[in-house]
Amino acid sequence: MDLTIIVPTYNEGPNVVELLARIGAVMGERDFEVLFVDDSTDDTPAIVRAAAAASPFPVRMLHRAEPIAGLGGAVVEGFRHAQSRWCLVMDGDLQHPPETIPALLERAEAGGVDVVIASRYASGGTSKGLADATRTAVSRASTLLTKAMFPRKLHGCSDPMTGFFLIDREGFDVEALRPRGFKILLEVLARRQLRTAEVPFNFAERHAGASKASFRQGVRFLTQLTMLRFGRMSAFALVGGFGAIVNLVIMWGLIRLGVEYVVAAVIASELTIIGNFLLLEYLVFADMRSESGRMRHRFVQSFLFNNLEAVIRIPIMWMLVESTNIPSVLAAALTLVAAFVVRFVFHALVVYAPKRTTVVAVTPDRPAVGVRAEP
Ligand SMILES: Nc1nc2c(ncn2[C@@H]2O[C@H](COP(=O)(O)OP(=O)(O)O)[C@@H](O)[C@H]2O)c(=O)[nH]1
Ligand SMILES: [Mg+2]
Repeated sequence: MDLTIIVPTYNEGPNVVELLARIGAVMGERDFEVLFVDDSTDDTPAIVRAAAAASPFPVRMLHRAEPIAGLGGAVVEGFRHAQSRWCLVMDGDLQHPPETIPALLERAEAGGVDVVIASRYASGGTSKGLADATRTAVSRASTLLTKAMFPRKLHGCSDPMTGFFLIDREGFDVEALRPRGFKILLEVLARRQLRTAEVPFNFAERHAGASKASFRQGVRFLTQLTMLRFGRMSAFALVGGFGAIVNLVIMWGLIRLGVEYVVAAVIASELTIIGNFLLLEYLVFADMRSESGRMRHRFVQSFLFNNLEAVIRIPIMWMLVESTNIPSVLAAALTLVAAFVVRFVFHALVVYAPKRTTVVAVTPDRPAVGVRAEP
């Protein structure tokens, strides 16, 4: 097989038939398969199954009953189950016109590239289908920010956030990807220097249904950028630093309200511990949540650890000050740094350790496959 067309879908029922018809019309005699990776909560799977049965070319669907990592996770699942070396990723709402596919294939066949990117921003392309001026501005600004953060890897790539691209699976390591949110191409390009080429395309209006983009996706995207650029440990440090400031502000506020300073410190610390946990959950370790058991367990582990840490750290600081001549602030800083490293290791390896496997059903012509999301 020459090509697997991976289509992530979330409630895209009304678009399926039209999408397959237009793909079929442009692919002609080529050998290819379409693989829907579906997280829908509506009747989309039934529509895909019916369309697959009637289709002149192979159409498969992988329905994820318990979706992991949203759109990005769906595309990674697609890469894992694709039968071809070359994979084309495109949206299921026809904003990515199938009529652009032949140009992408021709560019790949000309050789010398690992990924051919369909770009809204290359000359000849347009982004008119973006819903409104706000989304256009957000898209432009985030593209600039992203390119500034990866000047070398994204050199010559005008649209690293596009969801429409043709990629050689041998050019990258699927298992090294840590998809968060919508931007899977960025995840691939930021990890390894790939040889890229671009083909302009006209980003169309949605055929039917509604967009799933949201403010929340935007926050995920910023976290993704931070993590790709600086690593999980920096995101963790950012949250820790932010927490330290919030801690002091709460303490100051309570003292002003007349609360005794030790009591204020204890209340501020407990509130910060809870706040930090929530930030870790939804930002730093968001991609690992679904595999690491119950949130309640993680909270108890994190809460106990942070309290234990304070109980151990403060006497150590006191011993340092008493037995050597270093200033107390320096001693406090040293214990904080040591505690930070231990806290990071504990959260990454214990609190967010993968705890279960997920089953993914593959239809119509394959049995259920057990997929471990992470080793
Ligand atoms: N499998 C899967 N597909 C998704 C998810 N979220 C969005 N999609 C699909 O990804 C594509 C792009 O999403 P869309 O809502 O059109 O985003 P927009 O084009 O940025 O407004 C569409 O085909 C969606 O159905 C998800 O959580 N899982
Ligand atoms: Mg769309």
